[in-house]
Amino acid sequence: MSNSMDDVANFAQALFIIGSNTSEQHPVFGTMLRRAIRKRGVKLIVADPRRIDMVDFATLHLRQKPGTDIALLNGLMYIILEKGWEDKAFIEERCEDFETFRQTVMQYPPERASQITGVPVEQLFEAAEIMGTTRPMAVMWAMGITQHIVGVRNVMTLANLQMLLGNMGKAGGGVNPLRGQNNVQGACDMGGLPNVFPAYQPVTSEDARHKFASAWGVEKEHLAGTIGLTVTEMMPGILAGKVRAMYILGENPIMSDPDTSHIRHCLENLPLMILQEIFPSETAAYADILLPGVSFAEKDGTVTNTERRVQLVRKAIEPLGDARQDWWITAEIAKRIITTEPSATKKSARKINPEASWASWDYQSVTEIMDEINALAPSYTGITYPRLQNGERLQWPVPAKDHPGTPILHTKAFTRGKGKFMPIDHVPSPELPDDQYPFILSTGRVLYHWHGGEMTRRSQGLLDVYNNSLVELNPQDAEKLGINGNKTIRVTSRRGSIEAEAWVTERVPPGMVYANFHFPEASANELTIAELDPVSKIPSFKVCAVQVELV
Ligand SMILES: Nc1nc2c(c(=O)[nH]1)N[C@H]1C(S)=C(S)[C@@H](COP(=O)(O)OP(=O)(O)OC[C@H]3O[C@@H](n4cnc5c(=O)[nH]c(N)nc54)[C@H](O)[C@@H]3O)O[C@H]1N2
Ligand SMILES: Nc1nc2c(c(=O)[nH]1)N[C@H]1C(S)=C(S)[C@@H](COP(=O)(O)OP(=O)(O)OC[C@H]3O[C@@H](n4cnc5c(=O)[nH]c(N)nc54)[C@H](O)[C@@H]3O)O[C@H]1N2
Ligand SMILES: [Mo]
Repeated sequence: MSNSMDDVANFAQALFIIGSNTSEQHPVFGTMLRRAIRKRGVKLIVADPRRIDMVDFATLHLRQKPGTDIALLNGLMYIILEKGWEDKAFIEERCEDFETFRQTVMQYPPERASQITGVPVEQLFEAAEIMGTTRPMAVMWAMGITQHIVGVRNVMTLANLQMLLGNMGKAGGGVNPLRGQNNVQGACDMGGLPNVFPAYQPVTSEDARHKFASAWGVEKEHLAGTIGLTVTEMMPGILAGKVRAMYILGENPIMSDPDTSHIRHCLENLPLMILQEIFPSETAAYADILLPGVSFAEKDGTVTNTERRVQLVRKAIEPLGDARQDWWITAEIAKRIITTEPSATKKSARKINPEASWASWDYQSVTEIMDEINALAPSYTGITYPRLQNGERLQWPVPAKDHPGTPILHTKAFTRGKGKFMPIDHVPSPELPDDQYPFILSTGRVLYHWHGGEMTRRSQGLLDVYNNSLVELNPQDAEKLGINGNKTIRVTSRRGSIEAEAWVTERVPPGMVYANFHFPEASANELTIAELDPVSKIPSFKVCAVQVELV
């Protein structure tokens, strides 16, 4: 998030939630937003194909067809420009490349935007007026925006909107992607991506390679200067012979990757899989070695949340059974690789300089790992363990030990200097309904379960409330299918088929079904398509075509 949850809740005059089921998937922030609406009268616009619970609190619900967000947003920006509601001073002083962007937006008059998105023209005018006349407006989004082949383009279009309205760098405004897991932000910050070292220092930068090589006691040549594979590229990479071994920590691809039967085929062909888990997950069946990690309750450390705030995790109980700290297991593996590798292959022999600061992997505690982060990741320089233990609420960048942190980004300039307007056109989703597969399938989560369900399906309290997969189906479609007493339906795509109970509900419009991936016996990923965004390589989880029949 460019802004903080508190400042959105306290200072936004309008909220735009697009592709985020905030009350179910970010319930704490969702509650803060609902309170802001109730107490301060903040206006909320929800843009979502489904009638999610936040719609109960909305001034306006734009119900676009899945995968048409660019046309929707360009249509809104067309009206904003026609009415002269843009922030001319902000555009002039803080941004560049406005003209080519404007020309693209002018291709989306309201009638055309309405035709692509299915949103009535009057609603487009209503939304544009709220946005154009109520400032600051904060934009929130999540997977409804990113999990498309146009995920990156969708995000850029939202950045265009907030620059156009001058809502950047201000309390109560900003571009606010709601990060999913407790530490997905931290994992990216620490270099859990194929193209960067910690704190987004590019692996392709000679300086960065030199810096990390000397800290870790190896030659620069031993840190690959080429960009690696994303998760979604690794799986097909197995069949292409590019990937021969996988070390998976806390991920359950049999449940969470698109097109499960293809994933099974890939993992069956993988020569070696090491899985570090807290439960024998669905993926564990494919593991050659299962390493027992510890759960959140058994570990010390930090997580970095959606607003870039680093939070302490404190051990509540000692690890059960043979479980070991996740970082300890990784360090022990590294030590053994360091000591055995030189004799194994001469060509890649690594001469480790034991004098280098972090060469030994001999951490005694998590505070020592934090010391390394402070030394090597500039945005974390001042996020020290003592400060966190003192209760300081630090949001990166914190470039010095006495720096107070950065609750709002881009207040004076953008990271690249001027904000660059991008000309972006609508691109249809790769698989749309046809005669044989007439429904759009959208997938995601429910309040009561967590992804593959390895943890939540072990909680009796949650199963008491939600114990089998429900597929949302519109009443009109239910009637056409002849659903009355028996509600079991079969949903089939070009890749697979599931049987599940229909939840007949107005939450989805006619022609659309919505399924989750919490239960192995009816996982949406048996159906999904592994088409990827060309830049981020995220799968198109939110749109594919299916047929639906009564069982
Ligand atoms: N209870 C619970 N909470 C969770 C999780 C969980 O598993 N369970 N997972 C966490 C994780 S890792 C993540 S990433 C987040 C995800 O949080 P969300 O992204 O909020 O969750 P999703 O269920 O993927 O729902 C995305 C929303 O996008 C809408 N949508 C679908 N297609 C489109 C489209 O084309 N355009 C637009 N604008 N919207 C669309 C859907 O109707 C839905 O409301 O949740 C986090 N929180
Ligand atoms: N169809 C469809 N598929 C999707 C999505 C969608 O919207 N639709 N969303 C995608 C998104 S946004 C996400 S984030 C992924 C999530 O996909 P995954 O990350 O694969 O899902 P999780 O169930 O969160 O898997 C985490 C695993 O980690 C284990 N675990 C928990 N805590 C620890 C720990 O401390 N240490 C160790 N070693 N293991 C631990 C759990 O037992 C669990 O099996 O799913 C993606 N897949
Ligand atoms: Mo996620």
